[in-house]
Amino acid sequence: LGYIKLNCDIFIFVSKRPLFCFSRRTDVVTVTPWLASIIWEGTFDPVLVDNIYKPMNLTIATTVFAVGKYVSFLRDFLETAEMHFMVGFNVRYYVFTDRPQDVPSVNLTQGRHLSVIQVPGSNRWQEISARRMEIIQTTIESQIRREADYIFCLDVDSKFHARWGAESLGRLVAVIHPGYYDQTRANFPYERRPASMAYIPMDEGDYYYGGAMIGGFVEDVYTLTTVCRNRFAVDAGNSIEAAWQEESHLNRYLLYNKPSKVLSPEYLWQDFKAKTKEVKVIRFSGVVKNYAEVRPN
Ligand code: UD2
Repeated sequence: LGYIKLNCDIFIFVSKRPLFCFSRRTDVVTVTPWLASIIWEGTFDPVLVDNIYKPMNLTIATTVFAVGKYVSFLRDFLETAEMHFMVGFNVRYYVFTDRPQDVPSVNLTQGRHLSVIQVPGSNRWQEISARRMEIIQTTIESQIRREADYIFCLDVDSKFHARWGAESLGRLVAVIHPGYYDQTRANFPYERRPASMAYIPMDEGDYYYGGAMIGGFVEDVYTLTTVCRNRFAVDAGNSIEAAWQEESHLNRYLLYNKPSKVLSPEYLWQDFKAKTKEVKVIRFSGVVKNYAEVRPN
């Protein structure tokens, strides 16, 4: 590996290995209008990415909520994460639950730790889902900012199936919702009532991002969760609940605070949905669940 110096500020790295900084994919869009990468299989070289990031000795915080019956999803989530998620990195799982005694014991590989943090249960699933922003914010304040460099906040009713690695790291990272990556803006289920703090006008919006993943530098996710939590509280004070709770507030935040990296739906698929030709690898997906069985109401 060497470099060519173009001027005082710009270095171009050159290698005998092909560097896939330019996408080999022509069937999907791989860059946003603000020049953030959209990560699909074939747009990065995993060996090169690992060679860059692994020597940095990074720690990745991973938050996951397992409140009420959702604790039953934890074993598969953790066991598959151990196989595929940030393998070779220091990972700190933070499991938030009202049932600490039901957290399964899972063998973790070296450099990986798990903390269980007790949170209250609730009779409303909307509240559990929405309260995540506040709890992530306060846990970043109390411990995560001292313990990790990056953070991913993930849905528990999910499994990993293939590599989710350092190609996903960035300052502020969002994932395109699998239900809307092939839709136009008019079909995105943004919050459309101007009275809500999550409001997005019909002629605005880049992508519809999934609430099942928020990622980035700990401090950038801290700002995001602080803003979304506060907006949620303003809405609650006005007796408004956004259409898709914290997912709506996330979408509003990301419209005006653009993610520096966008993950394709390979990083958030849904098991009930047949794989489409653009999706070469399903890396992480939401399992099929019986809402009536697992939710409190
Ligand atoms: C969508 C989003 C989810 C969230 C939600 C907002 C995707 C794929 N999913 O999923 O991220 O934005 O809409 O309403 O983008 N939870 C519990 N106990 C409960 C209920 C929820 O622990 O009783 C936690 C758990 O970590 C779960 C998460 O909250 O994974 C999201 O709840 P959900 O999976 O029921 O929401 P869902 O599937 O409608």
